[in-house]
Amino acid sequence: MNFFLRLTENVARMMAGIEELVPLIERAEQVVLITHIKPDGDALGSLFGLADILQGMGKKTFCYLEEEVPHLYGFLPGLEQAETTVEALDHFVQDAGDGILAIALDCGDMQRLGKSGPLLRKIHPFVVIDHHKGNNGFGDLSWVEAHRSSAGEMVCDLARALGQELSASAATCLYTAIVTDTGSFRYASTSGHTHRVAAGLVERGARPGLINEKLYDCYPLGRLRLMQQVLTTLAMFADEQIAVISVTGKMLEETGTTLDDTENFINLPRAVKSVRVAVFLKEGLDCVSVSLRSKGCCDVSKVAVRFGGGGHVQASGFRSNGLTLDQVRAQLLPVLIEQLDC
Ligand SMILES: [Mn+2]
Repeated sequence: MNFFLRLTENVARMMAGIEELVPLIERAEQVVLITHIKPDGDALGSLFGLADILQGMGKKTFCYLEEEVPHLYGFLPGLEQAETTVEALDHFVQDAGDGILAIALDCGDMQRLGKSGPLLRKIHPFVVIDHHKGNNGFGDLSWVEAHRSSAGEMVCDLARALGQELSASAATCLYTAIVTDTGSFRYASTSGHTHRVAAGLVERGARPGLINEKLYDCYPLGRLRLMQQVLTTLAMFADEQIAVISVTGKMLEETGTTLDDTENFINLPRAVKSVRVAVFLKEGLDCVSVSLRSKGCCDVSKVAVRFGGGGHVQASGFRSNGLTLDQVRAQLLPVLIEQLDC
């Protein structure tokens, strides 16, 4: 039995602190990095940021993504390393032997690892670095801090604990992770520490002006046309405290866009003064996916959990199979209204 297996047996399924992760990472020679399906800025930024740090320590990394990266994040350094086939993963694992380690970033539960999740979970030790409320620690060793702004912020602390200086590439990835998951430093999860970490990233070469331009000022015209159509669906409920918008497959077709182009649309209704919860219903091929965003103390993660999803107090979501947009909305509204009173 290899050293890691002995070690992880002793600490089987434990919630860990950063100090438990450091020796595991230091000893690993090959690291498989994974994140959640439908990867966002934090998922991708923390993954490629950590990959760069580990490469700087002389380790071989394998960055596994089940799906193609949304165009929006095409500027992230290191993205070209992404591997998408299970065969390539198998090769890497077989060549690695005993010195292997898997790290899942920003992933709140195993289902969100996607179709390859069960296969990936066969790699041991399997470490989880995450900030999702409700993450029950599905790894051999899980470092989960729900109060953190982003997985990217946690990776920055990990780099420091490992004694690693960040390259400009890693700093760019991690700054992107933090800026996207904090809604540009606006969400309540943004702490003094978040700002200090971000300042450190700027000093290491992250360029806020450039990153924000890539993220927020480089959209195709089709996205604006799509926004025009989506905003016509706006409906208000519960004394204008709940705002609901939706996108249909037909709208995407007419504007030549994809669901990736709807990123951040939900912030438009959320920005209305009276709104405490914004809902975005997205019609997919075989399901309706639902994003929930709240302001103040309304905990939308509790609502998402009721529908089999999850997330954070102010940003959560779930998917619903076999129902229409209207049916999902009808089921969701009473639950949301109940949550408003909590
Ligand atoms: Mn995140």
